[in-house]
Order: sequence, then structure tokens, then C-alpha cells
Amino acid sequence: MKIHKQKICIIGLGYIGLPAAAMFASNGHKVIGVDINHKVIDALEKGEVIIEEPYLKNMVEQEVILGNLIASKKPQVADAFIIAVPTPLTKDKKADMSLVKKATESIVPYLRKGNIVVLESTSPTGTVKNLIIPILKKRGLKIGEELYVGYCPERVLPGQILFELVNNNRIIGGVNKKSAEKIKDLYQTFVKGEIYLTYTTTAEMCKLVENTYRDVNIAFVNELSKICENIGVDIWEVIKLCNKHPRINIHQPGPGVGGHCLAVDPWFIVEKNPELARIIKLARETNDSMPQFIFNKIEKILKNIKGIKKVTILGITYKANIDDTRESPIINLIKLLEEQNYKITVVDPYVKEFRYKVENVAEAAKDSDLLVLAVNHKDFKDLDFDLIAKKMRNKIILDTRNYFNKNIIENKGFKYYLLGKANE
Ligand code: SAJ
Repeated sequence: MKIHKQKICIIGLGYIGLPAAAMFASNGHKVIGVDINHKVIDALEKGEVIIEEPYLKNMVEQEVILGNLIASKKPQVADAFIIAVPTPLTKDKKADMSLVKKATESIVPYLRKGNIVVLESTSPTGTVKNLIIPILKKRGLKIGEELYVGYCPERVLPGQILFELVNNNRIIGGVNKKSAEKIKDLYQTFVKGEIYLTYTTTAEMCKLVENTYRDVNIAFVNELSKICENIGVDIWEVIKLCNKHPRINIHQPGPGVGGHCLAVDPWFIVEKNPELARIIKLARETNDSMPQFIFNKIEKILKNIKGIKKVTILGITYKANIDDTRESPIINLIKLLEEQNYKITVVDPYVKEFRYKVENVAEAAKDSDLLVLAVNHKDFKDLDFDLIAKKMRNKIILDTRNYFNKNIIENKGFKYYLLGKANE
């Protein structure tokens, strides 16, 4: 397909905006990257990035050198504007839309006839219609005829963002058909997956539903793991056997659900439908209860040990093989341990700094009473359990992910506990 070179202004250069900016730039467009964070802009001016994502640094560096990607503190006149700013959760579990509002306001003076405006930030349903459009209208352009507006959620997985940006299917919701088609033409310059067109509110709902689907399924299996502990059945064996059924796909239990998506997005549905969204709310609460459940298990395991107890936590990120600790349930588990004055050491090769952090597992396990596998980082797959056994005061392991080989560990003299299986 022949690319019609456009000038694209991307507001918000985080985990989503920056990869999108680099991708548009490397596919024939001129991209102006705008951010309110000076650190982001200073880094980008030098062709550097301040987030960890495979291959992103190289791509950004190259496009900055070629002059296809330019950092700017303010928006500029352009053909298309993409808003990819955070929509954090407030303390009372509502979407904080202030950054989306500000970003939208910031582009108004630069809008021209024929422009495209796309929201990418995960947002409650109705955001384009009720928040974005009223602001854009101030420019006096006819929405859908002179200014094409829509919502295009990202669906990428941290750690493989650049691959998924290109290969995943996408949904585009337009305020009208023309808007959706215009936005599709733009994204098609690099998206190889299918692009499905719909209306804005439907697209907003799709994004929320995708992550809620996963959250609810994980809550289901987390609840089952509590039930299995109660009745003396191994949840992992149950999952393995049930998943042999052609239409069953049970998710994995664990110490909770973290990250900026699954732990947040379901609340955007609850916010707008408090009376109706009952399973969704309960699922959130169930997943949020997992750190406490793990803590209670730890207390039971160590109940006969006198004096101050030491626990070594392997992994604190919200999931495996990434550096992101946002909404990590492990941080909540650590807080519970702190409240009860446990001595704590933490090992996480992906996280640069954290209180209690020790570089290697054997060192961290010195005089420890319990080793908790909290995150299944690949680095923890082949640990030297002979050395760890020598260092620990009590040789006990709690595996919250069914990640270690029970037989190997028990052969080294450890007592092995597993989430979803009753303590014996
Ligand atoms: N988790 C479990 N059990 C499982 C799967 C995951 O406990 O069976 C936990 C993980 O440990 C982690 C959390 O859930 O704490 C979330 O991990 P994830 O890999 O499911 O999702 P995210 O948040 O990294 O990315 C999700 C993706 N959404 C879906 O797969 C539906 C991604 O496609 C989205 O782009 C992203 O959210 C987003 O930005 O919304």
C-alpha cells in the first residue's frame, strides 16, 4: 500500500504513546511527540527512552536521528492527533479523566478542517461522546464532517508491544462511519492485523470488557484455589484435567492481579453501572483479597517458629519477566508482612531499586525461614537449591505459581507448599 505521508501529533509518550509514535514514524509519517513530563522530552530529544520495552530504544533512536520523530512540549498543527495519556484510578475507584481533558484542550487551537482526532487511552464508556466532543466543538468545526473523531484502544502486552502493535487485530470506533474509515486508513499504515470498525461507545466498552473478561476468569480460579485448599484438593490438578475439555479454558491462580489494566479497567464499568456490575465488582474484590490469603497461609506455615521470622520474596513485579510494579499484589503482600514485623528480603532482577532488595537468591535466603516464589520470572527457574538450603534457617518454600518442581525441591530437604493445595 502506498503511504500518504501525514503529520501526526501524539499526546502522551508512555507505554502506549511512545511505541505508537515510533511505529508511525518508522512507517513513513512525521511524528511530533508531546509530553508534559520534561524527563520524557529531554530523553526523546537525545533519542533516548525512559521505559523498558524490548527493541523500543533502537527504534526511537533511529527515527529521531532520521528526523521522523520530534519531541515537543506543546502540540503543533498536524493532520492527525492521537491522545494516549494515562487514566489512573482514583482512591474511590473512579477514572481520573483530568489528563484526557487537558490533552484534548491542548490540541483545540491547532485543529484544522480535515483533521483526525483519536483517543487511545483506556476510558469509561461515553468518554468520546461526553468529554472529548464538547471540548473539540469549541473549535467550530463540524464533528464527523470537518473533524474526524474516534476511539482506537490498544491491545498490546507489555514486553511484546512492538510486535503486537503491528500484528494484533484492532477495533476502531468512530463518531460516524466516515471518521472510523479515516482513522482506519491512518492505522493501516502499520497494522497487519484485521481492523474492525464500530461506534465510539462500543469500542470503549470492548476495551474494558477484554480486560474484565480476564479479571473475572482469574477471580474464578482464585476462588477455586481457596475452595480447593478447604476441601483438600489440588487446584492445579483440577485445572489440568478440566482444560482437557474442548470448551474449557481455566486461567491460572496466583497471589493477585496487578498491572495498570486488569486491576483498573473493570472499575470503569462498575463506576458507570454500580447496581448492575455485580460479578465484575466481586471479581475485583476477590483478586484484591489474594495477598491477604497468601499472608494467612504464610502465618500458618510459620506458626511454630518462635521469635522474629524472616521471609524471602522472589519477584515483586505485577507479572513475570517485566520491570513494572504498578498495582503489584506482591507489594501489598510485603506491606502485610511489614505490619506484622517480619524480617524481609526481596530478590527481583528486573527491578532496579526496592527496600529489602538483595542481588542474589542465596544471599537473600540467608537465615530465612521461608522462600516465597511470588513472580515466575524465568530467572527463578533453575535456582541452586543446594546452596539455598545451606543458607536458610528453615528450609521451607511457598510456591504461589506452581512454578517449581516439587520432587526436586523435596529431595533437597525442603518442605514445599503450594497455593491452591492445603497445607499438610
Ligand atoms: N494473571 C493471573 N492469572 C492468569 C493470568 C494473569 O493471576 O491466568 C495475573 C498476572 O500475574 C498479572 C495480571 O493478571 O498480575 C495481569 O496480567 P496479564 O498478562 O493478563 O495482562 P496485562 O495487564 O499485562 O495486559 C492486559 C492484556 N489484556 C488481555 O490480555 C485481555 C493486554 O492485551 C492489554 O493491552 C493490556 O492488559 C492493557 O493495556 O489493557
